Amino acid sequence: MGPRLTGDETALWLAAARVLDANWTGAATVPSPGLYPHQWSWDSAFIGLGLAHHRPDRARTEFLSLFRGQWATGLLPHIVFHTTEPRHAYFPGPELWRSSAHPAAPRGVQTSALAQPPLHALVALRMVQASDGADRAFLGPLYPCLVAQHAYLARDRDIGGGGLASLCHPWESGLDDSPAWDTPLAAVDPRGRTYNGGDHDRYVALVTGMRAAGYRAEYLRDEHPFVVEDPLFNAVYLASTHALAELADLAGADPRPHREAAERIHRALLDRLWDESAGCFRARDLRAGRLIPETTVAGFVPLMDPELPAPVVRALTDLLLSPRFAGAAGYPVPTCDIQSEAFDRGAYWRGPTWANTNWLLWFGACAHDLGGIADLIFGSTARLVRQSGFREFYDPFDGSGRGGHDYSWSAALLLDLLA
Ligand code: 2M8
Repeated sequence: MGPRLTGDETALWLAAARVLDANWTGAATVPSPGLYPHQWSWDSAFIGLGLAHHRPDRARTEFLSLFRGQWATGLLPHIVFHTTEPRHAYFPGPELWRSSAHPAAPRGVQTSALAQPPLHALVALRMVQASDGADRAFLGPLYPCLVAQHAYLARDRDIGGGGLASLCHPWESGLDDSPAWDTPLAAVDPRGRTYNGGDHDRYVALVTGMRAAGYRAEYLRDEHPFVVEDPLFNAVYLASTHALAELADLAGADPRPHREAAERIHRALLDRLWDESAGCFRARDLRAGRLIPETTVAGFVPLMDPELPAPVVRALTDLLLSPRFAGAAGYPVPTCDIQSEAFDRGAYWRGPTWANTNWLLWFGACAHDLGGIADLIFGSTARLVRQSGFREFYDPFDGSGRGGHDYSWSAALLLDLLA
Protein backbone atom coordinates (compact mmCIF):
# COMPACT_ATOMS: atom_id res chain seq x y z
CA MET A 1 0.00 0.00 0.00
CA GLY A 2 1.40 3.41 -1.00
CA PRO A 3 -0.04 6.56 0.54
CA ARG A 4 -0.58 7.57 4.19
CA LEU A 5 -4.24 6.93 4.99
CA THR A 6 -6.61 7.23 7.92
CA GLY A 7 -8.01 4.03 9.43
CA ASP A 8 -11.27 4.40 7.52
CA GLU A 9 -9.44 5.09 4.25
CA THR A 10 -7.22 2.07 4.83
CA ALA A 11 -10.31 -0.14 5.11
CA LEU A 12 -11.66 1.32 1.84
CA TRP A 13 -8.31 0.84 0.15
CA LEU A 14 -8.15 -2.81 1.18
CA ALA A 15 -11.74 -3.42 0.05
CA ALA A 16 -11.01 -1.85 -3.35
CA ALA A 17 -7.85 -3.92 -3.74
CA ARG A 18 -9.85 -7.08 -2.94
CA VAL A 19 -12.31 -6.29 -5.75
CA LEU A 20 -9.49 -5.81 -8.25
CA ASP A 21 -7.82 -9.04 -7.10
CA ALA A 22 -11.08 -10.99 -7.42
CA ASN A 23 -11.77 -9.61 -10.92
CA TRP A 24 -8.25 -10.38 -12.18
CA THR A 25 -8.28 -13.24 -14.71
CA GLY A 26 -4.51 -13.70 -14.95
CA ALA A 27 -4.27 -11.53 -18.07
CA ALA A 28 -6.76 -8.73 -17.52
CA THR A 29 -9.53 -7.47 -15.24
CA VAL A 30 -13.20 -8.06 -16.02
CA PRO A 31 -15.36 -4.94 -15.47
CA SER A 32 -17.73 -6.89 -13.23
CA PRO A 33 -17.96 -10.59 -12.41
CA GLY A 34 -20.75 -12.30 -14.35
CA LEU A 35 -22.16 -9.20 -16.00
CA TYR A 36 -19.20 -8.29 -18.24
CA PRO A 37 -16.91 -11.32 -18.68
CA HIS A 38 -14.47 -9.82 -21.25
CA GLN A 39 -12.05 -6.89 -21.42
CA TRP A 40 -13.38 -3.40 -22.21
CA SER A 41 -11.07 -0.71 -23.52
CA TRP A 42 -11.82 2.29 -21.34
CA ASP A 43 -12.52 0.08 -18.31
CA SER A 44 -8.97 -1.23 -18.68
CA ALA A 45 -7.65 2.33 -18.77
CA PHE A 46 -9.48 3.24 -15.53
CA ILE A 47 -8.46 -0.08 -13.98
CA GLY A 48 -4.85 0.64 -14.97
CA LEU A 49 -4.98 3.83 -12.89
CA GLY A 50 -5.88 1.80 -9.81
CA LEU A 51 -3.56 -1.13 -10.50
CA ALA A 52 -0.65 1.30 -10.87
CA HIS A 53 -0.94 1.91 -7.10
CA HIS A 54 -1.78 -1.66 -6.11
CA ARG A 55 -0.13 -4.07 -8.59
CA PRO A 56 1.91 -2.18 -11.23
CA ASP A 57 2.93 -5.49 -12.80
CA ARG A 58 -0.73 -6.26 -13.44
CA ALA A 59 -1.34 -2.77 -14.80
CA ARG A 60 1.27 -3.49 -17.47
CA THR A 61 -0.19 -6.93 -18.25
CA GLU A 62 -3.68 -5.40 -18.44
CA PHE A 63 -2.50 -2.96 -21.12
CA LEU A 64 -0.55 -5.57 -23.07
CA SER A 65 -3.65 -7.84 -23.14
CA LEU A 66 -5.79 -4.99 -24.39
CA PHE A 67 -3.36 -3.95 -27.11
CA ARG A 68 -3.19 -7.56 -28.36
CA GLY A 69 -6.61 -6.71 -29.76
CA GLN A 70 -5.42 -3.68 -31.74
CA TRP A 71 -6.18 -3.74 -35.47
CA ALA A 72 -3.61 -3.01 -38.22
CA THR A 73 -5.54 0.23 -38.86
CA GLY A 74 -4.66 1.32 -35.31
CA LEU A 75 -8.23 0.87 -34.04
CA LEU A 76 -8.14 -0.19 -30.40
CA PRO A 77 -11.39 -2.15 -30.12
CA HIS A 78 -13.77 -1.49 -27.27
CA ILE A 79 -14.05 -5.20 -26.39
CA VAL A 80 -11.35 -7.87 -26.44
CA PHE A 81 -13.06 -11.23 -25.96
CA HIS A 82 -11.37 -13.50 -23.48
CA THR A 83 -13.67 -16.45 -23.05
CA THR A 84 -16.02 -18.51 -25.18
CA GLU A 85 -17.51 -20.47 -22.31
CA PRO A 86 -21.31 -20.49 -22.68
CA ARG A 87 -21.77 -19.75 -18.97
CA HIS A 88 -20.05 -16.43 -19.68
CA ALA A 89 -22.39 -15.57 -22.56
CA TYR A 90 -22.47 -11.83 -23.22
CA PHE A 91 -24.47 -10.32 -26.04
CA PRO A 92 -23.22 -9.15 -28.42
CA GLY A 93 -20.36 -11.63 -28.53
CA PRO A 94 -17.73 -12.20 -31.25
CA GLU A 95 -20.40 -13.50 -33.67
CA LEU A 96 -21.75 -10.00 -34.20
CA TRP A 97 -18.40 -8.46 -35.11
CA ARG A 98 -16.77 -11.40 -37.00
CA SER A 99 -13.38 -9.77 -36.54
CA SER A 100 -11.56 -13.00 -37.48
CA ALA A 101 -12.86 -12.60 -41.04
CA HIS A 102 -11.36 -9.11 -41.38
CA PRO A 103 -7.84 -8.76 -42.81
CA ALA A 104 -6.92 -5.84 -40.52
CA ALA A 105 -8.05 -7.54 -37.30
CA PRO A 106 -5.48 -9.32 -35.11
CA ARG A 107 -5.07 -13.10 -35.33
CA GLY A 108 -5.62 -15.34 -32.34
CA VAL A 109 -7.97 -13.02 -30.49
CA GLN A 110 -11.51 -11.92 -31.23
CA THR A 111 -12.57 -8.30 -30.82
CA SER A 112 -15.29 -5.77 -31.49
CA ALA A 113 -14.75 -3.13 -34.17
CA LEU A 114 -15.61 0.09 -32.31
CA ALA A 115 -13.50 2.54 -30.33
CA GLN A 116 -14.05 3.87 -26.80
CA PRO A 117 -12.75 7.06 -25.15
CA PRO A 118 -8.95 6.90 -25.69
CA LEU A 119 -7.73 7.42 -22.14
CA HIS A 120 -4.83 5.00 -22.56
CA ALA A 121 -1.93 7.38 -23.25
CA LEU A 122 -2.88 9.47 -20.22
CA VAL A 123 -2.95 6.35 -18.05
CA ALA A 124 0.32 5.06 -19.52
CA LEU A 125 1.95 8.37 -18.59
CA ARG A 126 0.63 8.17 -15.05
CA MET A 127 1.80 4.55 -14.80
CA VAL A 128 5.30 5.59 -15.85
CA GLN A 129 5.30 8.57 -13.47
CA ALA A 130 4.10 6.40 -10.55
CA SER A 131 6.62 3.64 -11.20
CA ASP A 132 10.09 2.94 -9.96
CA GLY A 133 11.35 2.74 -13.54
CA ALA A 134 10.01 -0.69 -14.55
CA ASP A 135 7.39 0.97 -16.73
CA ARG A 136 10.05 2.67 -18.85
CA ALA A 137 10.91 -0.68 -20.45
CA PHE A 138 7.25 -1.32 -21.03
CA LEU A 139 6.92 2.04 -22.79
CA GLY A 140 9.14 0.86 -25.68
CA PRO A 141 6.58 -1.55 -27.19
CA LEU A 142 3.55 0.40 -25.94
CA TYR A 143 4.43 3.84 -27.35
CA PRO A 144 4.02 2.91 -31.06
CA CYS A 145 0.67 1.24 -30.27
CA LEU A 146 -0.59 4.44 -28.61
CA VAL A 147 0.63 6.48 -31.60
CA ALA A 148 -1.23 4.12 -33.95
CA GLN A 149 -4.40 4.38 -31.82
CA HIS A 150 -4.33 8.18 -32.14
CA ALA A 151 -3.37 8.08 -35.84
CA TYR A 152 -6.45 5.92 -36.53
CA LEU A 153 -8.70 8.50 -34.88
CA ALA A 154 -7.12 11.38 -36.80
CA ARG A 155 -7.14 9.57 -40.15
CA ASP A 156 -10.37 7.54 -40.15
CA ARG A 157 -12.56 9.33 -37.63
CA ASP A 158 -12.19 13.03 -38.38
CA ILE A 159 -15.37 12.72 -40.39
CA GLY A 160 -16.36 16.34 -39.80
CA GLY A 161 -12.96 17.50 -41.08
CA GLY A 162 -12.54 19.95 -38.21
CA GLY A 163 -10.01 18.05 -36.07
CA LEU A 164 -12.30 16.04 -33.77
CA ALA A 165 -12.87 12.27 -33.74
CA SER A 166 -16.43 11.17 -34.56
CA LEU A 167 -18.34 8.38 -32.89
CA CYS A 168 -20.18 5.94 -35.12
CA HIS A 169 -22.07 4.12 -32.37
CA PRO A 170 -23.42 5.06 -28.92
CA TRP A 171 -21.24 2.28 -27.46
CA GLU A 172 -18.18 4.27 -28.54
CA SER A 173 -19.15 7.08 -26.17
CA GLY A 174 -19.01 4.82 -23.10
CA LEU A 175 -22.30 6.49 -22.06
CA ASP A 176 -24.39 4.03 -24.04
CA ASP A 177 -27.95 5.27 -23.53
CA SER A 178 -27.17 8.92 -22.80
CA PRO A 179 -30.18 11.10 -23.69
CA ALA A 180 -27.82 12.91 -26.09
CA TRP A 181 -28.08 9.91 -28.44
CA ASP A 182 -31.89 9.69 -28.49
CA THR A 183 -32.40 11.92 -31.53
CA PRO A 184 -29.52 10.74 -33.75
CA LEU A 185 -30.40 7.14 -32.87
CA ALA A 186 -34.08 7.60 -33.70
CA ALA A 187 -32.98 8.43 -37.26
CA VAL A 188 -31.38 4.97 -37.63
CA ASP A 189 -33.45 2.30 -39.40
CA PRO A 190 -33.57 -0.75 -37.10
CA ARG A 191 -34.33 -2.95 -40.16
CA GLY A 192 -36.97 -4.99 -38.42
CA ARG A 193 -34.57 -6.69 -36.04
CA THR A 194 -35.93 -7.86 -32.73
CA TYR A 195 -33.09 -8.65 -30.36
CA ASN A 196 -34.21 -6.81 -27.29
CA GLY A 197 -36.44 -4.29 -28.95
CA GLY A 198 -36.09 -0.49 -28.98
CA ASP A 199 -32.63 1.01 -29.07
CA HIS A 200 -30.98 -2.39 -29.02
CA ASP A 201 -32.21 -3.14 -32.54
CA ARG A 202 -30.67 0.09 -33.70
CA TYR A 203 -27.39 -0.68 -31.89
CA VAL A 204 -27.22 -3.99 -33.74
CA ALA A 205 -28.30 -2.49 -37.07
CA LEU A 206 -25.49 0.07 -36.83
CA VAL A 207 -22.95 -2.72 -36.33
CA THR A 208 -24.27 -4.93 -39.13
CA GLY A 209 -24.16 -1.93 -41.49
CA MET A 210 -20.53 -1.28 -40.59
CA ARG A 211 -19.67 -4.96 -40.86
CA ALA A 212 -21.31 -5.33 -44.30
CA ALA A 213 -19.16 -2.41 -45.48
CA GLY A 214 -16.01 -4.15 -44.21
CA TYR A 215 -15.63 -1.51 -41.47
CA ARG A 216 -14.26 0.80 -44.19
CA ALA A 217 -13.53 4.43 -43.29
CA GLU A 218 -15.17 5.61 -46.54
CA TYR A 219 -18.44 3.97 -45.54
CA LEU A 220 -18.34 5.63 -42.13
CA ARG A 221 -17.63 8.99 -43.75
CA ASP A 222 -20.16 8.84 -46.59
CA GLU A 223 -23.00 6.51 -45.63
CA HIS A 224 -23.14 5.47 -42.00
CA PRO A 225 -26.26 6.98 -40.39
CA PHE A 226 -24.93 7.70 -36.86
CA VAL A 227 -22.00 10.12 -36.74
CA VAL A 228 -21.54 12.45 -33.78
CA GLU A 229 -18.73 14.48 -32.22
CA ASP A 230 -18.82 14.04 -28.45
CA PRO A 231 -17.22 16.40 -25.91
CA LEU A 232 -16.26 13.60 -23.48
CA PHE A 233 -14.57 11.44 -26.13
CA ASN A 234 -12.71 14.39 -27.60
CA ALA A 235 -11.68 15.88 -24.26
CA VAL A 236 -10.19 12.51 -23.32
CA TYR A 237 -8.56 12.33 -26.78
CA LEU A 238 -7.02 15.76 -26.15
CA ALA A 239 -5.75 14.89 -22.65
CA SER A 240 -4.20 11.70 -24.03
CA THR A 241 -2.64 13.62 -26.94
CA HIS A 242 -0.91 15.91 -24.42
CA ALA A 243 0.24 12.78 -22.56
CA LEU A 244 1.51 11.30 -25.83
CA ALA A 245 3.78 14.33 -26.29
CA GLU A 246 5.26 13.69 -22.83
CA LEU A 247 5.59 9.98 -23.53
CA ALA A 248 7.36 10.82 -26.80
CA ASP A 249 9.96 12.73 -24.80
CA LEU A 250 10.42 9.75 -22.48
CA ALA A 251 10.58 7.32 -25.41
CA GLY A 252 13.15 9.42 -27.27
CA ALA A 253 10.66 10.25 -30.04
CA ASP A 254 9.59 13.61 -31.48
CA PRO A 255 6.84 15.20 -29.37
CA ARG A 256 6.04 17.98 -31.86
CA PRO A 257 3.41 16.16 -33.96
CA HIS A 258 1.49 15.39 -30.76
CA ARG A 259 1.70 19.01 -29.58
CA GLU A 260 0.35 20.14 -32.95
CA ALA A 261 -2.44 17.54 -32.79
CA ALA A 262 -3.34 18.73 -29.27
CA GLU A 263 -3.56 22.33 -30.46
CA ARG A 264 -5.90 21.25 -33.29
CA ILE A 265 -8.21 19.28 -30.97
CA HIS A 266 -8.25 22.12 -28.40
CA ARG A 267 -9.39 24.62 -31.05
CA ALA A 268 -11.92 22.25 -32.57
CA LEU A 269 -13.53 21.53 -29.20
CA LEU A 270 -14.18 25.24 -28.75
CA ASP A 271 -15.12 25.96 -32.38
CA ARG A 272 -17.37 22.96 -32.92
CA LEU A 273 -18.82 21.90 -29.54
CA TRP A 274 -18.92 24.95 -27.26
CA ASP A 275 -22.44 26.37 -27.00
CA GLU A 276 -21.95 29.94 -25.83
CA SER A 277 -25.64 30.62 -25.23
CA ALA A 278 -26.06 27.53 -23.02
CA GLY A 279 -22.68 27.87 -21.29
CA CYS A 280 -21.74 24.24 -21.89
CA PHE A 281 -20.26 21.82 -24.40
CA ARG A 282 -22.67 19.73 -26.43
CA ALA A 283 -22.39 16.84 -28.86
CA ARG A 284 -22.66 17.62 -32.58
CA ASP A 285 -24.82 15.45 -34.82
CA LEU A 286 -22.95 15.50 -38.15
CA ARG A 287 -25.81 13.90 -40.10
CA ALA A 288 -28.36 16.48 -38.89
CA GLY A 289 -25.74 19.24 -38.98
CA ARG A 290 -26.45 20.68 -35.51
CA LEU A 291 -25.57 20.61 -31.84
CA ILE A 292 -27.68 18.16 -29.82
CA PRO A 293 -29.66 20.21 -27.25
CA GLU A 294 -29.37 17.67 -24.39
CA THR A 295 -27.02 18.73 -21.55
CA THR A 296 -25.16 15.82 -19.97
CA VAL A 297 -22.12 15.18 -17.79
CA ALA A 298 -20.10 14.70 -21.00
CA GLY A 299 -20.33 18.47 -21.53
CA PHE A 300 -18.12 19.13 -18.48
CA VAL A 301 -15.31 16.75 -19.42
CA PRO A 302 -13.50 19.39 -21.56
CA LEU A 303 -12.37 20.72 -18.15
CA MET A 304 -9.59 18.17 -18.75
CA ASP A 305 -8.20 20.67 -21.29
CA PRO A 306 -5.60 22.69 -19.35
CA GLU A 307 -5.85 25.54 -21.89
CA LEU A 308 -9.58 26.07 -21.67
CA PRO A 309 -10.22 29.87 -21.56
CA ALA A 310 -11.13 31.23 -18.10
CA PRO A 311 -14.68 32.41 -19.10
CA VAL A 312 -15.45 28.91 -20.40
CA VAL A 313 -14.19 27.32 -17.18
CA ARG A 314 -16.34 29.75 -15.19
CA ALA A 315 -19.48 29.02 -17.21
CA LEU A 316 -18.91 25.28 -16.83
CA THR A 317 -18.33 25.41 -13.09
CA ASP A 318 -21.42 27.61 -12.61
CA LEU A 319 -23.55 25.05 -14.43
CA LEU A 320 -21.90 22.10 -12.69
CA LEU A 321 -22.64 23.56 -9.24
CA SER A 322 -26.16 24.69 -10.16
CA PRO A 323 -29.36 22.80 -9.19
CA ARG A 324 -29.29 21.24 -12.66
CA PHE A 325 -26.28 19.10 -11.65
CA ALA A 326 -24.32 19.02 -8.37
CA GLY A 327 -26.46 21.65 -6.65
CA ALA A 328 -29.50 19.40 -6.28
CA ALA A 329 -27.81 16.01 -6.03
CA GLY A 330 -26.78 14.68 -2.63
CA TYR A 331 -24.23 12.52 -4.42
CA PRO A 332 -22.87 14.40 -7.43
CA VAL A 333 -22.33 14.35 -10.36
CA PRO A 334 -25.47 13.03 -12.11
CA THR A 335 -25.01 11.98 -15.75
CA CYS A 336 -27.85 14.12 -17.02
CA ASP A 337 -29.37 17.54 -16.30
CA ILE A 338 -31.78 16.92 -13.38
CA GLN A 339 -34.23 19.40 -14.90
CA SER A 340 -34.30 17.67 -18.29
CA GLU A 341 -37.34 15.57 -19.20
CA ALA A 342 -34.98 12.74 -20.05
CA PHE A 343 -33.48 12.63 -16.53
CA ASP A 344 -34.09 9.33 -14.74
CA ARG A 345 -32.34 8.88 -11.37
CA GLY A 346 -32.10 5.09 -11.62
CA ALA A 347 -31.55 4.53 -15.32
CA TYR A 348 -27.98 3.74 -16.33
CA TRP A 349 -26.46 6.71 -18.22
CA ARG A 350 -29.63 8.83 -17.99
CA GLY A 351 -29.24 10.22 -14.47
CA PRO A 352 -27.18 8.17 -11.98
CA THR A 353 -23.75 9.12 -10.65
CA TRP A 354 -20.81 7.05 -11.89
CA ALA A 355 -17.30 6.75 -10.42
CA ASN A 356 -15.61 7.03 -13.81
CA THR A 357 -17.28 10.24 -14.98
CA ASN A 358 -16.59 11.62 -11.50
CA TRP A 359 -12.91 10.76 -11.92
CA LEU A 360 -12.75 12.59 -15.28
CA LEU A 361 -14.32 15.70 -13.72
CA TRP A 362 -12.04 15.45 -10.68
CA PHE A 363 -9.05 15.32 -13.04
CA GLY A 364 -10.42 18.36 -14.91
CA ALA A 365 -11.00 20.27 -11.67
CA CYS A 366 -7.41 19.55 -10.60
CA ALA A 367 -6.14 20.78 -14.00
CA HIS A 368 -7.68 24.20 -13.25
CA ASP A 369 -6.86 24.35 -9.53
CA LEU A 370 -10.55 24.14 -8.69
CA GLY A 371 -9.87 22.66 -5.26
CA GLY A 372 -13.46 23.06 -4.03
CA ILE A 373 -14.88 21.08 -6.95
CA ALA A 374 -12.15 18.44 -6.78
CA ASP A 375 -12.88 17.96 -3.05
CA LEU A 376 -16.64 17.84 -3.65
CA ILE A 377 -16.23 15.08 -6.25
CA PHE A 378 -13.68 13.15 -4.21
CA GLY A 379 -15.91 13.36 -1.12
CA SER A 380 -19.04 12.31 -3.00
CA THR A 381 -17.33 9.33 -4.65
CA ALA A 382 -15.84 8.14 -1.35
CA ARG A 383 -19.24 8.47 0.39
CA LEU A 384 -20.96 6.49 -2.36
CA VAL A 385 -18.50 3.64 -2.01
CA ARG A 386 -18.59 3.69 1.79
CA GLN A 387 -22.38 3.63 1.82
CA SER A 388 -23.15 1.28 -1.06
CA GLY A 389 -19.97 -0.57 -2.05
CA PHE A 390 -18.25 -0.73 -5.43
CA ARG A 391 -21.36 -0.64 -7.57
CA GLU A 392 -21.67 0.06 -11.30
CA PHE A 393 -23.58 3.32 -10.69
CA TYR A 394 -25.49 5.12 -7.94
CA ASP A 395 -28.70 7.05 -7.34
CA PRO A 396 -27.58 10.72 -7.27
CA PHE A 397 -30.13 11.65 -4.57
CA ASP A 398 -29.83 8.91 -1.95
CA GLY A 399 -26.58 7.23 -3.00
CA SER A 400 -28.08 3.74 -3.25
CA GLY A 401 -26.12 1.36 -5.48
CA ARG A 402 -27.44 0.19 -8.86
CA GLY A 403 -26.36 -2.18 -11.63
CA GLY A 404 -23.43 -4.57 -11.26
CA HIS A 405 -21.64 -5.35 -7.99
CA ASP A 406 -17.89 -5.37 -7.31
CA TYR A 407 -17.34 -3.05 -10.23
CA SER A 408 -13.68 -2.83 -11.18
CA TRP A 409 -13.52 0.80 -12.24
CA SER A 410 -15.29 1.97 -9.09
CA ALA A 411 -12.65 0.12 -7.04
CA ALA A 412 -9.70 1.18 -9.18
CA LEU A 413 -10.64 4.84 -9.27
CA LEU A 414 -11.13 4.95 -5.53
CA LEU A 415 -7.53 3.76 -5.17
CA ASP A 416 -6.37 6.52 -7.49
CA LEU A 417 -8.40 9.17 -5.65
CA LEU A 418 -7.03 8.02 -2.28
CA ALA A 419 -3.44 7.84 -3.53
C1 2M8 B 1 -21.31 -0.62 -20.82
O1 2M8 B 1 -21.26 -0.90 -22.19
C2 2M8 B 1 -21.50 -2.21 -22.73
C3 2M8 B 1 -21.32 -2.14 -24.25
O2 2M8 B 1 -20.02 -1.80 -24.58
C4 2M8 B 1 -22.89 -2.74 -22.44
O3 2M8 B 1 -23.80 -1.94 -22.20
O4 2M8 B 1 -23.06 -3.96 -22.50
C5 2M8 B 1 -20.95 0.87 -20.66
O5 2M8 B 1 -21.17 1.29 -19.34
C6 2M8 B 1 -19.49 1.08 -21.07
O6 2M8 B 1 -19.08 2.39 -20.81
C7 2M8 B 1 -18.57 0.11 -20.32
O7 2M8 B 1 -17.28 0.21 -20.85
C8 2M8 B 1 -19.06 -1.34 -20.42
C9 2M8 B 1 -18.28 -2.27 -19.48
O8 2M8 B 1 -18.15 -1.69 -18.20
O9 2M8 B 1 -20.44 -1.44 -20.08
